[in-house]
Amino acid sequence: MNRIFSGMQPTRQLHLGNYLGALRNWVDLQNSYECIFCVVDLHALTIDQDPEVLRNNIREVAAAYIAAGIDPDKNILFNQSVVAGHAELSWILSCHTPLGWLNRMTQFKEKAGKQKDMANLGLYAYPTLMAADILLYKATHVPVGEDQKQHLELARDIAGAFNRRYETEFFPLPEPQILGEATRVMSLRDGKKKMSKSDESEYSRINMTDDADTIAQKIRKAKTDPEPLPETVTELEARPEADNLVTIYGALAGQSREQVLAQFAGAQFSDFKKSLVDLSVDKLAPITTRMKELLADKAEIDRLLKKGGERAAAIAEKNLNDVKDIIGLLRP
Ligand code: AQP
Repeated sequence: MNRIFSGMQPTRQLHLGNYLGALRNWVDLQNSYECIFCVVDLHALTIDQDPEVLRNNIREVAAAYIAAGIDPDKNILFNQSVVAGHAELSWILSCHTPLGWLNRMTQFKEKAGKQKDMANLGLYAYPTLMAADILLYKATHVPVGEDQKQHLELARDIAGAFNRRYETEFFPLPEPQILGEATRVMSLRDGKKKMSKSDESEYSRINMTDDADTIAQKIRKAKTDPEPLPETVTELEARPEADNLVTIYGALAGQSREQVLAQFAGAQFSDFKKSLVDLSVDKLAPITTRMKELLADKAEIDRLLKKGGERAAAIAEKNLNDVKDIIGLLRP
């Protein structure tokens, strides 16, 4: 059986990168796989959180999933912390993960910055918790943006090491699914930096909750160069900011970059940006409106998350018990 697990952190608002790199693909995949979509709130604790803001962000991410088209009845939709098995399996897997493997993780190096000794243990162990998230459900496929590829490879390595150690094929080796035209959406202020929730500049990203005026303002201010749009993708590749805007347009329009250039080659960026604003508002406004409607009834979101959590817990409990039996933890 093919099963998908994927998640997003409730750290600030979701942005266009989260949507195009992951969420939008989930919507298509829910028709072909058994899907488990998680709001990974334990991961969010790797940065300092205000409790009230965190609670709201968890609901907001759940609302974004549903507003984007995830069906909470057909799929399992829940928040990670309600299933204790994530933390439990994470501990078990961390005892099977050499430090050298974690030392290679580039995201930790980027996020910890120069003050590595001050970074918290959770940030360092983040990839082991992510491996536990996936393996707890014996997921076979994990749709993510390109930035998560290294963590996914580690999850495969951990699953393989566990299977070899206990001479079993218990864990499937999860396959990354890096799909679509926009696997790595870049910052609107710097075409060499990933669009990210934690970027200090609000103008670096389009949030899924931005209204039409804010989207227009951010796209108008997006960094570009003085040249018009080129004719070929090869010419585009030396111009990261231009490439990013063309990629975003293509992903929203369901077109390749070649198709976008066939339409806009020779156009000035001021004109292209107007079309990009119209397209972005057109695609995001219905999602934003639906999110607002959903968030007006917090009790209903909590009810959906509770129901999803119960369904997730049933699968998790069975798999975790099997893991305990395999490794010799007594369950009297
Ligand atoms: N810029 C991006 N382009 C394409 N995909 C992206 N994803 C994130 N940024 C981009 C994908 O979105 C999913 C959820 O990501 P996450 O919320 O778990 O954490 P992240 O990858 O660390 O995202 P951010 O925005 O960079 O958050 P911060 O700044 O808090 O670290 C994943 O599938 C990810 O690949």
